[in-house]
Amino acid sequence: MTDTIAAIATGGAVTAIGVIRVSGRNAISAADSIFRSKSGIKMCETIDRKLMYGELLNSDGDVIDVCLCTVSRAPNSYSGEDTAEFHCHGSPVVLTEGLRALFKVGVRQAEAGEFTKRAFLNGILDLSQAEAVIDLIEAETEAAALNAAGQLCGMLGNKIEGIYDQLLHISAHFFAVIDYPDEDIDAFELKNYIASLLEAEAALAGLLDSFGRGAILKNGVLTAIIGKPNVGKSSLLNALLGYERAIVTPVAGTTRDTIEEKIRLGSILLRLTDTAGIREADDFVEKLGVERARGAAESARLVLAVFDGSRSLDDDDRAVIEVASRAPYHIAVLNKSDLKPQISADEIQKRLGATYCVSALTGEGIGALADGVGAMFAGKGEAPAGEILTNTRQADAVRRALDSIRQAQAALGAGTTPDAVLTEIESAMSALGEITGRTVREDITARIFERFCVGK
Ligand SMILES: Nc1nc2c(ncn2[C@@H]2O[C@H](COP(=O)(O)OP(=O)(O)OP(=O)(O)O)[C@@H](O)[C@H]2O)c(=O)[nH]1
Ligand SMILES: [Mg+2]
Repeated sequence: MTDTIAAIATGGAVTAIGVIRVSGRNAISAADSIFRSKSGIKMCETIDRKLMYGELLNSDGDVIDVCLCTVSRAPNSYSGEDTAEFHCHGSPVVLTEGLRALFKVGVRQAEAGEFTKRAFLNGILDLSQAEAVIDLIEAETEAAALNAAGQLCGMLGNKIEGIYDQLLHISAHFFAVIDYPDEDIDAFELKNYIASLLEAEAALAGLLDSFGRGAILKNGVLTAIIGKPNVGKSSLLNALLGYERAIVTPVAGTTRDTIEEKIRLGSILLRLTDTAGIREADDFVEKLGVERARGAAESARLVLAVFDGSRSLDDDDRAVIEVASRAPYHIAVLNKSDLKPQISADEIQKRLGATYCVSALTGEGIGALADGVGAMFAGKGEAPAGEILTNTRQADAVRRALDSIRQAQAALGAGTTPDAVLTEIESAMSALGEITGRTVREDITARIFERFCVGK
């Protein structure tokens, strides 16, 4: 891949500074054709990563901005190719004109993720790091960003590589045994292999365990606020958000359709859905709303079941308890704590467990509720940031690798032929190789050659 690509790296909005990025064989000469430094020094004459001050030219050669330009030569750049970057004023017009000028000298528009794809193909980033780039950009909480940054620094890749290397060591020996049947595996070595497989199994099982938390880190917790009409569901949504997002009125049945918003509680992102009050409705539109409310509760991971604490529990509330109790996680919220309490908290607590008294009106108890929700999903003693799996593809590969390692252990334990063990170890390696993006066969061959061919 030698063609030269370019893109506006800072999106289409008006910003203080906007960046145009160029990568490929002609990146630096293309930069020289649209940029004139004030010092008269060409970009092809400058050292790497030095910012040069000068003029950006449009495709007619007119000055369209006064900006900074920097170049990095292969392989010491993000993509591993020659690259140039223009730090312009963040006007979409300026940036588009700069890009058009580059197209005129033979540069083409980069595809989505193409700079990072090139970094991977050029061996600058492994696949887990390349995937971390997009996770980092899309992170919605600090915890998600920390994990993605850790992966970008190679924490996940290194962990997988460590396991891969152990397996490679075992497989190389088994290959030798198959090729040279006279060379037996001695008991000491066999014990080491069993220990290595146990270690790999534990590490992979730990990674797989982190996936539940990782999915929450990346996607947030789908949360439905449910309750009978008028208990203060929309008021609770507003109190959690900190602004008047949903309409609140004393009229029962105010919320007709679901309302979705995101909030951050500590390290957790909640995808909140406010719903219509659940009750037996005659009105056709309200009925549809109630159906949606039930649907939201069914697909939610967390249900916040809201009750009016100033009234006694009735059958509509009991129907809400029933729906909430079926959710994987549920919290009871006894609202209107500013009024005289009437409700029997015991009955609710018995069915739903965690119960919080709040006033959506005054804000009392909202902080404690938020802390409680945060603690519910914060995770305890789990993998450090950077070693949490957030990606289904990676989790699937780890699962397959783990299965194969367990099969290999069983084969070793049963004293099966070396090729049966080898087949499983190879499958595990190929699954792990999918995470880092390496090619399995070639490097196994290389390592075997390295270890066994000298003098033999
Ligand atoms: N005193 C008091 N009133 C509240 C509180 N929370 C909500 N309310 C009042 O209760 C009424 C209903 O509030 P909403 O938030 O609209 O209730 P809802 O559950 O969303 O109602 P529907 O959308 O109709 O199902 C409004 O008059 C609110 O002002 C509270 O904590 N204390
Ligand atoms: Mg409402």
